[in-house]
Amino acid sequence: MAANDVVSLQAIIQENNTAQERSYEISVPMPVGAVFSDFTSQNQGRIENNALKWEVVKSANSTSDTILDFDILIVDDSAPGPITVSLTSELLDREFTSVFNPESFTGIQIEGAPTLSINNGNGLSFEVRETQQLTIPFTTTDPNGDNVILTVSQTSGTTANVQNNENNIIINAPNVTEDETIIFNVTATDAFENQTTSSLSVAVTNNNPPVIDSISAPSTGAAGQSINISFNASDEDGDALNFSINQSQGSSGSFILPNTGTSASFTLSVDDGIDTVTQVVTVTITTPPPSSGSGGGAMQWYLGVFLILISLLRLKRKTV
Ligand SMILES: [Ca+2]
Ligand SMILES: [Ca+2]
Repeated sequence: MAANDVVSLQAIIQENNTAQERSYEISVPMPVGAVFSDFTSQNQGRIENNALKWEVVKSANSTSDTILDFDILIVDDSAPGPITVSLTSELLDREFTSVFNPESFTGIQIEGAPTLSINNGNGLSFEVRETQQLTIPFTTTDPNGDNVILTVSQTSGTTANVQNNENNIIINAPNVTEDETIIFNVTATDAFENQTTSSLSVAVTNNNPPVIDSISAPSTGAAGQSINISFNASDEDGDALNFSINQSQGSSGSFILPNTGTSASFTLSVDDGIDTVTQVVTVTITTPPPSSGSGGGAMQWYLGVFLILISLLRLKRKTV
């Protein structure tokens, strides 16, 4: 329904199942958003005190319905939502009777578009770093209680991945090569194709990758030798950085050079959560690995213990 539509309605006064004649005053207050445009003048139909009124006499044990026709005209400035038509029935010829209020009729709807609120009213401009996720809350309401569907379409800029659930629009920012603003239309549509659209803009900022500033590592080392490697990096965006050396977390560590090969490579890696920067450090292994190097070392240790034991035993003998 919309402004200037006319709706035909009926007030039905049902049977009188008592053994007495009954006389009723039926009253329909002027509904908000509408005026009475026509009504039956039977049963003393009239407008009185801004209400449509009839007098209805029902004979004893009457089984027939009394039907009172009337029309309402939707006025120009009626707000979207239901037009509520209510009716009261008052028994006139009995003392101590109450007014009967049947349930109001709300079947007339002035159709209106859904309302759409994005970001709780806190602006429609957003900023996010490339590849990062942006979650924007929204709410929709429909004056008629219609089902509302939200659609988000990108109207400019590098394509972003966009989804929405019942409460949030989720934008996964694209990878960009320079700062860029991308625009979206958000549309709420009800079951009758009534729509409300809002536009939102997202400034996608290009990420500055971390920069490795210094590396401390020996250029050469002996096979089996422990070496220390450490490095430093900085990030122009001030991002927290994650460091690793050969997949071992941290910006420094001790590593044993292998017993085989002529060099060892160490991959230094630093990421800011968006970009990863790596650099490979190669350490030349200078001395050929001794064929029994580590074994010889162990033998020497055992020999040392053995000699000490012997000297202790000799000492004891002398003192006995
Ligand atoms: Ca609607
Ligand atoms: Ca960064």
